[in-house]
Amino acid sequence: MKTFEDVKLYCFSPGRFLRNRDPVQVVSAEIKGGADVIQFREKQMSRRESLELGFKLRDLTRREGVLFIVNDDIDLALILDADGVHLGQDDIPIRFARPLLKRKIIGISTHTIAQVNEAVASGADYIGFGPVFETDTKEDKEDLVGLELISMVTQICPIPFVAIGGIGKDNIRSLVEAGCCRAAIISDIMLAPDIEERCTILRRILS
Ligand code: 3NM
Repeated sequence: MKTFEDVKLYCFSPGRFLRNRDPVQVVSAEIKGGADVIQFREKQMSRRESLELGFKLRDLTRREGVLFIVNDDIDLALILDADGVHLGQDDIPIRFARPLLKRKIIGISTHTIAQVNEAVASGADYIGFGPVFETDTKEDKEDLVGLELISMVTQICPIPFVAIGGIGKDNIRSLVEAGCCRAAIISDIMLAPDIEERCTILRRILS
């Protein structure tokens, strides 16, 4: 099993990008292409549906030695015995989440340097920082952080941080040039003609 230090390419379950495909096949292609993490992010599913797909993806990620992180939902993370949970700025604060999750991974979404510092001080295991570029994937949009702030976080952040938001094959090199070799990517992968091939390309640039 990987630890978060090993993570380069952070991928997601398909969510609204499913388009008549089998979600297990989609995630399987991401893993074949080199995904280091799969985040379970299915905002449109009922919790019953989430449980059913969640168990399948938990089994797959465990077999393949890929980290499995549940978005927002601490109960679901515990029931599925996920490797961790990812919490946004409006979710349960880490001081309440930590006693429940114990040594599991807790990641926090951050959008400003102040939030980065707060997440680190609160004992987060990793942070997401973004949006780096324009994205239509997230409903509640934050201001773009841009590559300069990415470089700054590279300097000041003592825990792993994953850049997120609008990252894809056409701009990922600029992220690496800014000093960041960890990227969380949804639409560029989900909309690619060949998911495995796209992940392979992205993963290679991050390595
Ligand atoms: N969080 P795409 S941006 C889920 O800034 C999410 O915290 C963000 O999707 C943040 O790769 C984002 O399609 C959307 O832009 C990422």
